[in-house]
Amino acid sequence: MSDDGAEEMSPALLREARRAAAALRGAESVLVVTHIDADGITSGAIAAAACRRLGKRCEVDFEKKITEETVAMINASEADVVWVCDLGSAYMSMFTREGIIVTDHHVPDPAWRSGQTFLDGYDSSYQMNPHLFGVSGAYEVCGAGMTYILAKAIDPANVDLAYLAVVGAVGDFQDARESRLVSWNRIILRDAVGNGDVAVSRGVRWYGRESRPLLQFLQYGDEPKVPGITDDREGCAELLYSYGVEQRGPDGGWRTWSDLPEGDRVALAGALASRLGDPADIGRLIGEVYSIERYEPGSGLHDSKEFATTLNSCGRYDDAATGLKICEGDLSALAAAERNRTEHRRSISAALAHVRSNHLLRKRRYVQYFDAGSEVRETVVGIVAGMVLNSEDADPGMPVIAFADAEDGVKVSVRAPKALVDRGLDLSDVMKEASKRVGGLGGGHSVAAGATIPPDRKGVFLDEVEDLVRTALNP
Ligand SMILES: [Mn+2]
Repeated sequence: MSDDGAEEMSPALLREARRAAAALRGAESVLVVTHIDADGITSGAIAAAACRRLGKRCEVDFEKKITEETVAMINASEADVVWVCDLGSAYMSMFTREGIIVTDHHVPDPAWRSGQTFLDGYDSSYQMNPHLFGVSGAYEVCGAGMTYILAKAIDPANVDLAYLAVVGAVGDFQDARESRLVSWNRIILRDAVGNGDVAVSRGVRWYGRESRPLLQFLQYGDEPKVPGITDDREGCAELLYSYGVEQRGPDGGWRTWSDLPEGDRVALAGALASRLGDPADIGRLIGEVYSIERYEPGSGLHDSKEFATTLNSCGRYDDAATGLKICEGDLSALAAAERNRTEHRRSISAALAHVRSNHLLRKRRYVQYFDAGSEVRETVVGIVAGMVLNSEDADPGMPVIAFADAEDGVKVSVRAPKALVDRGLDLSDVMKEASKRVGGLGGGHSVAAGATIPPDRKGVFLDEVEDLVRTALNP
């Protein structure tokens, strides 16, 4: 693996890690609280392994997000230390107990350790967050990476957990920006490679190198889109035919991208690159890929993206515990995860069919929306909104807003065409502002955002969103 001169880790961070490690050593029981996505699940697995190896009693609790109840639960927990992973930095000033460790990469709470909240009692709280050290939490290190840094400070033998931090980083798309892991992620990657757990190679970075039949691998490649290939079944079949690449192997089964001889992969990648033309797009298509060497090729856990996708689908189906078992090496959990994933796909296509066949999509002047009620799980409504936006039912020039019933109100997901974002629309701002106006809470990214609002405020909320979108597009 090439050395790209990635930075050292900050000495101040390592100092904080040593302080937190000492606190963990002095504890008898630890509660690990972590997020339900791939980064959160791998974080939980790293933290739990580090604690158990120290002989501590340790439980893992998964949370979709931090709510007031989660904060209350953490403050009231009888565990000597609560270790919050991949979450928590934004709530630092709300933790009022002793023995709080946060290893997170989300933007920290500005009130933390300001004059207002700095109390003597807080001496036993520890926060490890890259933003506090001038490092980006978006692509330089993830929650699992921060958790791993602490695990390694506890005991250098925990280097065998580094591969989980690589899976977490890939799960959070931290390698997307440069088509490879950089900075602190790269230091962690080096640990994982050095320990023999991860192999780095170069190739087409699309999802499904080992799990998708060749044709689907090409046809459903996420980003960048290749003209005549992406979403073009016939184009894919022609490409394979013209290079003499058989779709089925000698045993009659579908071949995957990784089944192909290296020469065929190089030739096909070259063909895809020449259709892209733009070097920036080629750089997004072809880059580093990471395999987890402790698992067999084709096992579903060998390719880091497929590993992360399996964990994400566990989380989406309220079964992060199964993902944790997989991270702990329990392969019987993989069959359960497989069922989760099948279920996930089925529920997305059922949800999409429900929206389309009932003509739920309504157009207004600046936005279009659908209300899925309780027919679509709130955990997948964002994915469905994105698919509706890309379908022929939608107006390609307007954002799609989706509503779904949730336990704590109405979940809102919104997706915008990139052209609108280029014109100045930022859905994160829109969701934040519109939800505030109706007594809800929202945020996210410029192209994809969400909110939770009170059930009786949908109409008013739509008016507010439309008003904000109109203003953003007509400054
Ligand atoms: Mn994360």
